[in-house]
Amino acid sequence: MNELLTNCRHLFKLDPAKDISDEDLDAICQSGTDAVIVGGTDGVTLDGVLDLLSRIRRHTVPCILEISNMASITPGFDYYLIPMVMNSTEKKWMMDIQHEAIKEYRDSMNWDEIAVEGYCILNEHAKAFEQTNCELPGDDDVVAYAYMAEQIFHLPVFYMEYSGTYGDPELVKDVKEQLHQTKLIYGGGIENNSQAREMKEQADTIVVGNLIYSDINKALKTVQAVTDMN
Ligand code: 1GP
Repeated sequence: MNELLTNCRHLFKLDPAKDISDEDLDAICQSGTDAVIVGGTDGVTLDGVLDLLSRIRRHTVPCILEISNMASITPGFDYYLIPMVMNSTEKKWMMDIQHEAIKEYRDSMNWDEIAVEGYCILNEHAKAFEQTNCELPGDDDVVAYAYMAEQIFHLPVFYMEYSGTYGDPELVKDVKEQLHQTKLIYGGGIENNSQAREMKEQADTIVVGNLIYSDINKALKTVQAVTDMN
């Protein structure tokens, strides 16, 4: 997993609760993206996850499950991301769910395939923000969370999650300056190549989600837009 994270510039995130045609899914998998994440907030079921997994598996692109709930955990993915929501007001989302998962799955966990993400949810209208009872952090708070992710928790990933809205590139830059080992993933509201590039200039990796469903052609173009960058 570390090797993937080190070289990863672009990710697509597919939501198991949303429909996607075979044609669009094939285009996503063949786009040259570094990997495809399966993950969402509402309506994530094992059936939905398995359906996407089996269809992505027709291709060679690495396939990552971002774990949303215990019921939809399944073997068969190349890699697994475990979010810890740092700006949740409830310990449940930072510690307790993960604790439950470790108790249940510890014997079958291969840590070469797993990375824990320090998640910071920055769009107060996002479903995940509401579901995990987040508090909107100020800029200094976000920078401090990133610092904690690296220096206290030694997490491989800090994820600035603006899901559904475009974030603040200056803040992404400030966060990136805190991080030396921990990789910075940016996701949220990327709708065109210039936004993809603007965020990729700051973050190590960008994630494109909703655009897959609203404008597949624009979504596909974001891959080239960031892989052309030095
Ligand atoms: C969602 O960060 C990803 O988890 C991508 O966000 O869906 O807004 O592109 P969008």
